[in-house]
Amino acid sequence: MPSITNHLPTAELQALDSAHHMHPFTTNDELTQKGARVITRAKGIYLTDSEGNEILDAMAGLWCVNLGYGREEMGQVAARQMNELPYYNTFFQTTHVPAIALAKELADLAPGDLNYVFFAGSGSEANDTNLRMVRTYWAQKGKPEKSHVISRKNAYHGSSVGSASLGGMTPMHEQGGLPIPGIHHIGQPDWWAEGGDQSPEEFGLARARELEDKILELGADNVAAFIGEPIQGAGGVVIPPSTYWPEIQRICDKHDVLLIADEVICGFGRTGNWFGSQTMGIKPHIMTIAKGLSSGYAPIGGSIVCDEVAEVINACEFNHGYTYSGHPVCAAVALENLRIMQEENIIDHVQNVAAPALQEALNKLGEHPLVGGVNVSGLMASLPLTPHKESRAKFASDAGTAGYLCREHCFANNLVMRHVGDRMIISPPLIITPEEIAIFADRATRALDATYADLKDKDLLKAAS
Ligand code: PXG
Repeated sequence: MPSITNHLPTAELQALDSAHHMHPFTTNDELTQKGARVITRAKGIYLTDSEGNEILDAMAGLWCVNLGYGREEMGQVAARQMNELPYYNTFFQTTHVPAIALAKELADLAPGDLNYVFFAGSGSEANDTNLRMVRTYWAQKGKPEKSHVISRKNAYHGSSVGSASLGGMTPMHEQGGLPIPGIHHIGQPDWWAEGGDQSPEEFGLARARELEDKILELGADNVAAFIGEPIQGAGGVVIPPSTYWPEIQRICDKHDVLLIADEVICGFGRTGNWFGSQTMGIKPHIMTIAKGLSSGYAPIGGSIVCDEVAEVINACEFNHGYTYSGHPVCAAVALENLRIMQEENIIDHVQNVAAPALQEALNKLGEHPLVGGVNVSGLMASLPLTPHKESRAKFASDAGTAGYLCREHCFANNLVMRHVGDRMIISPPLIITPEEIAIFADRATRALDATYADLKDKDLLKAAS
């Protein structure tokens, strides 16, 4: 069998991969024709593939490797914890030091009265926890009918049955009979794609008021919670207009609807603050966390819960939990991640060094004829591609055709920049330096030039009518 450092030739690995490995969100038969790119190691912001290419990872893996790759302290902590206590559960009246220490650290970092943590293995699991927790909260308060949850179209909250139902991705709902009952989706605050002639501010208010309309339609006594990502990630880095979140907060407060902020991507520095809720000025009752909690070095997620909700839940037996809730190795790795983030002032680096450099680089990329705008908050950004800058026109070709071509040209230029439809997405490790951002911008420019030429050749630079 191949070992990790001395592996088989690429083609043999690809053949084995297609023979036995089913990839997520992939048409595996198409991938078999092409062969998956085999990533063998990584350091800092660079990945190395089995052919020895060095690829700049402007996606931080899947929005998670915030500290960058190859931090040896993380491995050392994991090894130490594995030797001391590799596993024990937190069910049945037991606990362990890593779970205690991490819960305390998160309570200290989280704003306001978000003082309790329920651990999970991932963001999906944490959102399933949230769904059951908010319903249980209202049932415990004598209002079991206050159980409906409102979310947004094009939201991403995970892939489990509960979390994918909370999400608003149509292609996901089409598979497996989702969403489950009691979950409703209102419009997303995507001014760039859906704002038409309205100003961003007007559009933000209008989209927020869809929440009030939906609450009134269902009856406030039937609505448990609203869930939203402070900035939608997988939906295409949708940064809401400034009017949106204050109005959502007002509506939730007015109708006694719990607010769940899904911080799986926005949390832990991505937007230049510890949490996206701080960037957006909101006060959620529950925050979903995962990804950047451990910089992706170990699978761990959770829900940070406010005093009021925790006190009600803690008074009953909440019949919920995962074998790996608060897993000691993952918790120790997460703690080390948070220690390094604080020791190295990563939030300060994002706010004062990396984000301004990225903004400047993206402003230049925004001048490219193919780029219709620049959406950026901290180190989370999207560049919508368009055949016609002035009108924010969509392409006449199927959505995603131009984005996919651009992603391929990024790969050819040793750059990972993901596409969502025809938007290019940027979410690099938070430790990225201005010099590295310049290298990113150089590769991105070459990829955009090649995409433009390609679209022209293929006669695909046409706007949808
Ligand atoms: N909430 C948000 C906001 C997410 O972005 C999850 C929950 C689910 O987390 P887990 O750990 O269960 O995956 C996510 C995950 C993409 C992509 O292509 C994004 C995610 C996952 C996979 C792919 O952008 N986000």
